[in-house]
Amino acid sequence: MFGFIKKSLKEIVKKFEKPKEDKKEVEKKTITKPKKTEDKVKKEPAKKESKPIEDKEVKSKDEIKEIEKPKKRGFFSKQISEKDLEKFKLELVKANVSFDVAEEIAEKLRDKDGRNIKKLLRTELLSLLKQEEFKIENFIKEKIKEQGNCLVLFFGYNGSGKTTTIARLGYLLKEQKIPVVFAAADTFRAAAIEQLSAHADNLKIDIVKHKYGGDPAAVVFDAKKHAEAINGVVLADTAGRLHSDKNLMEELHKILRINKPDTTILVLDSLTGSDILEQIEKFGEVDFDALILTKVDVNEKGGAMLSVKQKTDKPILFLGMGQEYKDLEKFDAEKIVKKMLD
Ligand SMILES: Nc1nc2c(ncn2[C@@H]2O[C@H](COP(=O)(O)OP(=O)(O)OP(=O)(O)O)[C@@H](O)[C@H]2O)c(=O)[nH]1
Ligand SMILES: [Mg+2]
Repeated sequence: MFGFIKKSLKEIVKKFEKPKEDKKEVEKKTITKPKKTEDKVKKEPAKKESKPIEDKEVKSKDEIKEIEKPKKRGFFSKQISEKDLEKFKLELVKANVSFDVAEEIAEKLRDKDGRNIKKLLRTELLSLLKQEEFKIENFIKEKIKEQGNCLVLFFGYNGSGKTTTIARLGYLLKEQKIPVVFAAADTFRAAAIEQLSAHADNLKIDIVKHKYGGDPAAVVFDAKKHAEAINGVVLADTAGRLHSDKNLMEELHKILRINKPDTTILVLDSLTGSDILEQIEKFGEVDFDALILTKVDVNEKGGAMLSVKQKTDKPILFLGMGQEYKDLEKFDAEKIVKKMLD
């Protein structure tokens, strides 16, 4: 997980951390070497004709030290060079960090002392990932208390992990004794209803479903009634793709208009490359409240998360970390930065 971004961050950190170890060597050399020179000078006064030695004889200890100081080599320079920054940016882009974000990170390193690079990177990554806390379980509990039910609507492109995420959140809420009902409002894709029904069976969670081709807004409406009856929450699945994006957005607008969800969650596949930003823009049309990123367990690049956080200030609630019900991890910026840097 995060192998690529970790590698690019590590490479630049290592480059500037190296002098720290070598610095001792340098100090050792500057102390011991002149001593040798002195010995040599003392031992060879007879060779009067030897000009360079005579020259050294008249020099003070400090001057000798100065002569013997190792020449400033590339990796001893403290400041991060333009070349380093360019290379670093490229590495970040390869790890799926958007160009804008790569530039933003590199900008924070410009003209800085390279020996502080890890600290600088940690601060920058944390500031990119920081977010307002949004505890969805508490939000749901509050809504149920206030109005007798709660409706959470999920959307995202096909294959992003909506159905799997709904099942996992259902599991988590049920563990906290919150009554849950699934709404099978993806009435478009073959087998979508069966997929959610199978999860409902496994988890012993109620499900409201209609026929394929039915009106998704009506499914959600019925599920909301059911939630009222059980004093619980609806987790509503939706289709990921219709005949066109326009149809999809129209359908989502209709579901929203009729059912007025309490909160909406956009599910994004973290493996999606730069398209992920485009998806945020597209679904911005239906104005989502929060995000869930899936397949983080198999995400070797790791950069998408940084780009997502820069693109939107909506909170990331959870990360999908596998295929089991328990594999839904709370988003934790500190933990992620640790995984990327340490
Ligand atoms: N490794 C891994 N696989 C995941 C994760 N989340 C979902 N998947 C897998 O991704 C695939 C698609 O997941 P779905 O939940 O069916 O996606 P969807 O968004 O409902 O797709 P549509 O119904 O076609 O719109 C499935 O094979 C899931 O098992 C995750 O966090 N990690
Ligand atoms: Mg689905």
